[in-house]
Amino acid sequence: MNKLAKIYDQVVKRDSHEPEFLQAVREVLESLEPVAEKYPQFLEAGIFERIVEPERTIIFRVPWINDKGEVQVNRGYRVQFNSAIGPYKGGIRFHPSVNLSIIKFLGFEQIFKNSLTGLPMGGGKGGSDFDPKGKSDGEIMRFCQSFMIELSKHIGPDTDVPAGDIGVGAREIGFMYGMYKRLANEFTGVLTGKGLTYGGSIGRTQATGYGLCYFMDEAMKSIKGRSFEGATVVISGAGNVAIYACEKAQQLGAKVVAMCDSTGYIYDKNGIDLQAVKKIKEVERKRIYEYQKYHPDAEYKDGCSGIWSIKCDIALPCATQNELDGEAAKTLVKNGCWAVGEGANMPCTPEAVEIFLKNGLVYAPGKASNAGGVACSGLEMSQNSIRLSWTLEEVDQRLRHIMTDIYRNASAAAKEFGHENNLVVGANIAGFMKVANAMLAQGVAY
Ligand code: NDP
Ligand code: 2IT
Repeated sequence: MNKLAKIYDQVVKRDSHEPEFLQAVREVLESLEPVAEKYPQFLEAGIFERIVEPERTIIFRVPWINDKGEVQVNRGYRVQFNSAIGPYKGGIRFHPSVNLSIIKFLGFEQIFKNSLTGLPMGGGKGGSDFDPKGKSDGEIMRFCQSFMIELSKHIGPDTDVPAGDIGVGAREIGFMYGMYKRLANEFTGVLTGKGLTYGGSIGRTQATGYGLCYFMDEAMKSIKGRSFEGATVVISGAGNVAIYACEKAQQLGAKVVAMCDSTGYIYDKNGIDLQAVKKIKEVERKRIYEYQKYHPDAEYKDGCSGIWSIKCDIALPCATQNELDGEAAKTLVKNGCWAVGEGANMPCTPEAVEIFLKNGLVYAPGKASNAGGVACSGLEMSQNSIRLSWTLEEVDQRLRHIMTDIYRNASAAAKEFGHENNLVVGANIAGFMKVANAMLAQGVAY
């Protein structure tokens, strides 16, 4: 880092207590050094200083009442990071680990991801330290309603359009949408990931996982002349992204042998039975070790990090940030893994990424490879605006095109700046350019 190192130092001083945010900023600024060299106008206009500071950060109290009648208090967040190219757009995460650093890193990454989709969406993220595990439907509903009572003041179909993320799926979106509609007295596309009966887009549930596989298919064929066909795949997570990544990888001819949740992982050498996983995780909301009831031959081990010791060709981390570290990366490489595609946001530590790049793996950073979810959210916004619904074929075809284009644009940017096949550099530069030019055009006070 040269010119941008100073800007990073300022961020470190100001946000020293936000490690995940600093990690995300550092990677982006390092990638953008050649852009700063080539386009001095971005430095002169303070684009880099501005892009690392959210336009607005909202933190609020979320009081709710549990089934025992006791008052509970959680903390809610919405970070409206950048609206240069469209309304703020990004998910809401409910998980006990949520804090400002995590929401800021996610919101920051979202700026570049949304730009890469080619759709007019700015970047934002929200969430709460609320833990949905073990809560009744009634508790989830009351929490979501209280969360939305405050959030509704800050969002709108042309202002900020939240969606799901960890711990927020169709059930939570439904409860939040119901409360928004009541407060605003409007039926608008203010959230995406809605149910199909009230304005949701067909294909949104599958979009992140399917999109990841579409992206990897294109990247693996272009860079290595290889594909999912006949490959052994390990997928971390057993949530929305992991399940539909597994489904599409299987459809494309891969054998997925392992998945996990936050308690442990299952290894099924015969190939994962996805119907069983869906039943356990989507319907019953139980733990992944229940899989052994369906397949007693499968192995279960406590803890998630061990999943990366399973031999595979392709690894798809789809659970959470920093779940795959340098040691895990070394093990994967030693075992012959040749491609890693991030379904989660920032699941690989910087050490892991360095190992993948040094060893010539196809490595796809989340802001490019998991953009299918938000891309389909963008398609949901379009359908809501024109008050029409497209078919699954139409949505899926658009998704596939978008993911292929993201790969091609990231790959071209990497090549242009002398880092052929480095999709970290490519995605950061390709995502940045559109936002930076929009900020430049809109002047300093926008
Ligand atoms: P879900 O809540 O549906 O699933 C999350 C999965 O990851 C669960 O299996 C969960 O296990 C596991 N997990 C979560 N936190 C941890 C943790 N701290 N340690 C170990 N395992 C953990 O979330 P999604 O599938 O929607 O999200 C997964 C990742 O994908 C996140 O990084 C998210 O930001 C990213 N993403 C999601 C998109 C979407 O459209 N939903 C779009 C783009 C990216 P358990 O059930 O035990 O909690
Ligand atoms: O990280 C992400 O891109 C998401 N959680 C999806 C965001 C969205 O608005 O659909």
